[in-house]
Amino acid sequence: MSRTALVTGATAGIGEACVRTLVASGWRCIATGRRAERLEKLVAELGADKVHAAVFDVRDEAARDAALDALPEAFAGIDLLVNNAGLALGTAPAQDASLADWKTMIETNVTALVSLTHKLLPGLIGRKGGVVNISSVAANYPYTGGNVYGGTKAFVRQFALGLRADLHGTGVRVTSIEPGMVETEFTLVRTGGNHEAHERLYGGADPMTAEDIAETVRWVAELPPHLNINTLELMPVSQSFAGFQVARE
Ligand code: NDP
Ligand code: 8X3
Repeated sequence: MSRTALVTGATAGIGEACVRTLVASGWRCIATGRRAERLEKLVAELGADKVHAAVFDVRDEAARDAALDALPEAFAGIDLLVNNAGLALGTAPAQDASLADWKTMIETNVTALVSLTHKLLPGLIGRKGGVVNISSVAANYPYTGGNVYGGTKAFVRQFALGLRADLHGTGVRVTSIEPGMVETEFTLVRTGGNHEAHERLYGGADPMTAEDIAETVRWVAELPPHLNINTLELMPVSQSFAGFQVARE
């Protein structure tokens, strides 16, 4: 029997790759995002019986609920929630950062994720489903300019672990996936469309691809039902750790 996944942020990058990978593996997907034309393209390419486009801003609960209430029968029972939609805005140190950017990151990466998870939990429990949160290495390693973005991703990771504890005995699986550098539109969004910054970061680094992460999500979601991956941190081989900084007189 085909299962149904809801993937937030499926208009680009990791979310779009998750939809393609899950559909190729026999899942039906509800693909969400704000850019309707990109979702419609996915539906046209993969088939309306496999992908349903749900266009909404994850921060807009009324629009989200209207889209979910209008799900076609075949997509109405959700077995897997992939909490992927998210963004970083800016790389400035905290003292120079935009408060509006901080609020946008918190509203998108934290508040909307929590709200959607809360809405879908009863159904996920009923179906012994799963939740995969896309956190980040930024949750685990602070870096300059990562301030609120890293804070939101630490929340996303810890929320997954807290859900695990609360859902004890329900059969629902919860996983936090924490990727390092993945070449997507992430850096263009973070820098307000700076293609040079995108090239500087990913150029020559052989970064992970969105497909690498999507394949990991699929693997986690298709494990035998007695197995739960709690957290999983991934990096490209070219990325590792650096040291502390010391300010001197
Ligand atoms: P992209 O910018 O390529 O994709 C981001 C997706 O999130 C888009 O589909 C976008 O859709 C959606 N999104 C953003 N804001 C909203 C919103 N308000 N409402 C609805 N959808 C929204 O980036 P990635 O694929 O890289 O990012 C996906 C996730 O992976 C994010 O949570 C990110 O933090 C995380 N991540 C990324 C890493 C990387 O190096 N790329 C590493 C670690 C984690 P639309 O704009 O159409 O609404
Ligand atoms: C994205 C990875 O290192 O740019 O979450 O924060 S990083």
